Amino acid sequence: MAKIEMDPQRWKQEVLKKYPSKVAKKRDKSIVVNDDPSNPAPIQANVRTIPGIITQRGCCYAGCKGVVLGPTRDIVNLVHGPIGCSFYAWLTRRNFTNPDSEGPNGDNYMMYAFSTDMQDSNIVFGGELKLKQACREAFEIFKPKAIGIFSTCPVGLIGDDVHAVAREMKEELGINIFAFSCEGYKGVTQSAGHHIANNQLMKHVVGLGKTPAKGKYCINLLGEYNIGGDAFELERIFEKCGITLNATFSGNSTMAQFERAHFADLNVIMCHRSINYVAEMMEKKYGIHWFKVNFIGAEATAKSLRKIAGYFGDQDLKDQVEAFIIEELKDVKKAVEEFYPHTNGKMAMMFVGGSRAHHYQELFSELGMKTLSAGYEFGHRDDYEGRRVIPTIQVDADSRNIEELTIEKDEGLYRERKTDKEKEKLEPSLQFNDYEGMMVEMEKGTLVIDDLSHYEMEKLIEIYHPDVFCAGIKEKYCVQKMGIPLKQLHSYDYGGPYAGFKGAINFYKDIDMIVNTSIWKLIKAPWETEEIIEAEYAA
Ligand code: CFM
Repeated sequence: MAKIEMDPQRWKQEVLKKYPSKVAKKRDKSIVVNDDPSNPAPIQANVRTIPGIITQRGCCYAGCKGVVLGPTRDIVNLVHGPIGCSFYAWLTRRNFTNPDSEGPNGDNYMMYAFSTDMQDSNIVFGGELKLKQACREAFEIFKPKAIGIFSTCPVGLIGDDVHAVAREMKEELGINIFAFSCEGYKGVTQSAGHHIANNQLMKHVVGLGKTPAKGKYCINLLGEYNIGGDAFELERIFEKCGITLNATFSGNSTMAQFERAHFADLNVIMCHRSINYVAEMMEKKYGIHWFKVNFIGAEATAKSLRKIAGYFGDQDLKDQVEAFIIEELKDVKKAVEEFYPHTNGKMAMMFVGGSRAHHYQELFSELGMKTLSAGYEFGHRDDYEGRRVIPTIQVDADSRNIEELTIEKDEGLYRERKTDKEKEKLEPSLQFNDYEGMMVEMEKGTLVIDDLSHYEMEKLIEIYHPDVFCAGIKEKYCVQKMGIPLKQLHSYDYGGPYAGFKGAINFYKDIDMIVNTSIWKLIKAPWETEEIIEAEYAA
């Protein structure tokens, strides 16, 4: 790896020095040098961004409508709000779907942007009538199975009762209609929206189905959103292993999958942050156990498949999984041999929403690359330090605003999957109900930064010159103008899939190209070559 030019502890102090003292005090707690990865130091997370700081974060509505429900193709996702909220959420996340994956001519509304297009008069006189009209219109044109209504900021401010409208329209139109109080300002980030989406899915959808997907070893995959086709690769893998995918939350999904989710024998979680609430609630209500998996990275994929086979315990399944892994790893190994010499020793940094800043470190380490610094936009302390810290997390007013559902055992639908004794035996290898977080897996001395500010990003680049910086579209061009390539880990730019075995190979190829091109070092931003006229305020 390139020489580390500044001790991370010193980097932190230099950065904090530039802030006003109050700001420095706050940011101090969100920037942690990972000195003892086996026992990570507490990091401040899931708190408000300091006003005036340029943050990477998004809003609650984005987490609810865009992230969790966005990839489900046969629900009309109707945005109640001004047109901008809808327009800017229109397919930019690159969550793919295949309308034919559950039979021909499946409904697919994902290429549409549904909005009530609120105007000034709706803000003044209320928007409920317009919302009802929009539901009727959507029903008339598309005859969908379901409509989800998503609240944007103004809806909460003027007090439209979206839930009452949903109930009335459900009655009138005879289809499942439910609403989300996911106003953009709720909570402190997208994360609030995930929780709200999880709650409403549990209340209004999960449990309605009458039959599970056909097949043995029936699982739900939670927290996989089919960005750039990731879910397609995972579907291929499960099929080859003989594992039945009953429902995905929510990549390449349908309403019917959510409705039948309670039948699965196991929930596996990819993205802990966005969907752990559903897993917890489904365990209490229906008896479905869950554990964490990671299908980003070839080794991680193999390990996750072995965990699933281990849960079911059948020798046939274990053999099939092993044979499949051996077969797939042949190509992976070939690819690693080809790319590793070009990538080994290079340095990456990654700042993405939740899980990805953790998961993608796997892929980089398969290429011999080190992650010097990483962080989440909206992860909670458990995503950094592991779920064991949950009891010590202080619940503040912003989190208390988000409903916590009281879930009870569903006497009719609850089914025991494993006895306590069986679970106990499997515990050491499967680690039920646990996520160890990102910091344990990062090297000693790495820099972990929550809610990275634009200024801190510039300082990371200026001091450490990473070979690749991973973030999103908001950061992309600023970083590239500094001469450092940026790989979007939200949308994957134009690439992907990166999950599973074939995805890993795609990623190696793309990263090899990115870190070995000299183009970013050859171009100069105009202000680096032209004379700059400086001005000062005259007091
Ligand atoms: Fe989970 Fe995601 Fe992520 Fe996320 Fe997101 Fe995303 Fe993300 Mo962008 S659900 S937390 S809210 S893995 S959209 S598919 S890439 S910030 S790291």
